[in-house]
Amino acid sequence: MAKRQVGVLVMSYGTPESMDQIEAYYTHIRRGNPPSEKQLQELRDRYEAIVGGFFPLRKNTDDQVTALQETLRSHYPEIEFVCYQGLKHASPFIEDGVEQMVKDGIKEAIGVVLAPHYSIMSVGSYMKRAEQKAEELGLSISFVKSYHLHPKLLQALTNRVERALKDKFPDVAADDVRVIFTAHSLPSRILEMNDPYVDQLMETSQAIAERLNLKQWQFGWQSAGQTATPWLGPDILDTLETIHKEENVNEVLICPVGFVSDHLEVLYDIDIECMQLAQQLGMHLERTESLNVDPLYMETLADVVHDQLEKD
Ligand code: FEC
Repeated sequence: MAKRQVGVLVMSYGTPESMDQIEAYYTHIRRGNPPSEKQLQELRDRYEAIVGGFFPLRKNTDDQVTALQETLRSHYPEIEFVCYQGLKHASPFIEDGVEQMVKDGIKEAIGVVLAPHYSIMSVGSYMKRAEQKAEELGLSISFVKSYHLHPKLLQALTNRVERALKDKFPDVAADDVRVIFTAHSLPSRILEMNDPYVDQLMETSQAIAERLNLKQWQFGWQSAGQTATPWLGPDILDTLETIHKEENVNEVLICPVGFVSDHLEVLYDIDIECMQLAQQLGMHLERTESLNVDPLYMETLADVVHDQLEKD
């Protein structure tokens, strides 16, 4: 008998493939409004600083999708899982992924986003686009909405904080390091929308802090957009300055719980921008390693995809 075949639409933010695609990418993020020359140059400069021949998020998403398919197949051999990529702002777009599944004869699909926390403005918008395309093409698809408290995800993140405290602050007592969990900021109007994003991020952070019995930890927002609307804050740059000046904190570990791989918002916004500020202030700042293809993260994704299948 043929194995049950399930298509998995693995959705991620997307990144350009070359420097000349940055303008089209940025225009897509801005819902079709081209950036000004100044905005475009600023983004080009940020990519110049992190891109060494390839765009990190491209490689990391490719690797995560490959590793997830292997994990699904080895953990659930009774089902033939086939993973497809669907990117929010670059090719192959979410709609392309859905279309490819249909072309390949997939009849049953699950969608999952490479971001553990749900917001209507993030994961919700990925789901909406996939759902619309699937409906148009008559494909049955359901979605994993969030997995921010999955025990294996928490274990992977906890291991990273624990290891960083030990290896990167060898001469400092763990209680003397301020651990700051961060995630991408969003326009603050989500607070009036009963959106679970903020609560889910606090729950992930709290769970890690409890597992390690952290005495000094807090949350910080990063990478807010340059728009006229207010964004969730305070921004991590302001937080670093405040804790240094008002609380005399000099040892800081940032753990970007809202992100699952190395990309611009981690490699530039934390590793370059935050590090420069820390240096100016005379603080010692470190960051935890990104999850990338950590087997515990891949198992988290495999579990939630499989659980979603059972629910249908
Ligand atoms: O490495 C890369 O090439 C891409 C890194 C990248 C990730 C990412 C994740 C999230 N974003 C989220 C929300 C917004 C909102 C706006 C916005 C704008 C940008 C710009 C770049 C960018 N984002 Fe992003 N985001 C990444 C990159 N993001 C580049 C444009 C320049 C700038 O503002 O810095 C504002 C849109 C607007 O102008 O209207 C909102 C959220 C996430 C985390 C969840 C997810 O991955 O989907 C939320 C990675």
